[in-house]
Amino acid sequence: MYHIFRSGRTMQQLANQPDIDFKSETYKDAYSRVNAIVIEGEQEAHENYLKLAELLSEHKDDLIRLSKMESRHKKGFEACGRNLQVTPDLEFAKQFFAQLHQNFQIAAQEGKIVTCLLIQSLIIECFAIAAYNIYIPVADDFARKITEGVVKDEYSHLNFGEVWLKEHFEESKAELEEANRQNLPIVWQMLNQVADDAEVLAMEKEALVEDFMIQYGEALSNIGFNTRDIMRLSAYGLRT
Ligand code: Y39
Ligand code: FE
Ligand code: FE
Ligand code: FE
Repeated sequence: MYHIFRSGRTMQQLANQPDIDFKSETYKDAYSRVNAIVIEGEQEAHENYLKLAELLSEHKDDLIRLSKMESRHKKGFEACGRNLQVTPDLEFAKQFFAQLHQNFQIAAQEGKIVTCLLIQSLIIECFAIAAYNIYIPVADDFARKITEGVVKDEYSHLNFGEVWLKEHFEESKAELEEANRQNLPIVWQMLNQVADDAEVLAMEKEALVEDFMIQYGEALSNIGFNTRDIMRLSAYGLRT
C-alpha cells in the first residue's frame, strides 16, 4: 500500500484555534468565498452524479443516491453560512469551478465515463476530503459537526469511483492519464486561488496540498497504478 506520512499540523491547528474570531469582518469576508465554493461544489457534484447515473445505467440507483447526498451537503453548508451571518459569493464560486465544470460536461457529451469519474469521483472528491479534513479542527462548533458528517459521505463517493475504475483498469488507463493531464493542473490553480481566503480560516495551503496528495495517491493506488505512476500522475502540473 502506498503511504505518505502526515506532519504534526493537526496539533498546531488545534493549538491555534482559540485565536480564531468567527465574527470578525475579515473572517466573514473570507468565509463568503470559501462557503460559496463549497455550496457551489456540492450543487455541481449533485448534477454530476445525476449525469453519471444516465451514463452508467447499471449503477443508476447508487449514483442517484450519491447525488441526493450531495444536495444534503449543500443544505448543510448553506446553514453554516447563515449561522455566521455570511452571504455566500456564488458568482465567485461559479467562476472558481468553471473550467472543471466545463471539462466534465464536454466529457459527458462525448460519453467519456472514465474522464467524468476521474474529474468528479477522484479529483473533486479528494479535493473535498482534503479541504474538509483540514477545516474540521479549525471550524466553529456548528460547522464542525456538519462537516464531520459530510466528510464521511465523501469517502464513500471516492470509493465508488475507485471500485469502478479498478474493475475497468486496463481499458481505462490511457484515458485516465489524459484526463489527469488535462484536469490536475486546474486543481492546483484552484488551490492557489483560494489559498489566501483559506489562510484566514486557519487552513494552511501546504496542509491542503499534502492532504490532497495523500487522498489522490491512495485512490490511484487502489485503482491499480504503481508507485512510479502515482508519483508522476499526482504531482502533474504542481508548482508551488
Ligand atoms: O463531492 C463533493 O461533495 C465535492 C463537491 C464538493 C466540493 C468541495 C470543494 C472544496 C474546495 C474547498 C477549498 C477550500 C479551501
Ligand atoms: Fe494504506
Ligand atoms: Fe459532497
Ligand atoms: Fe461528494
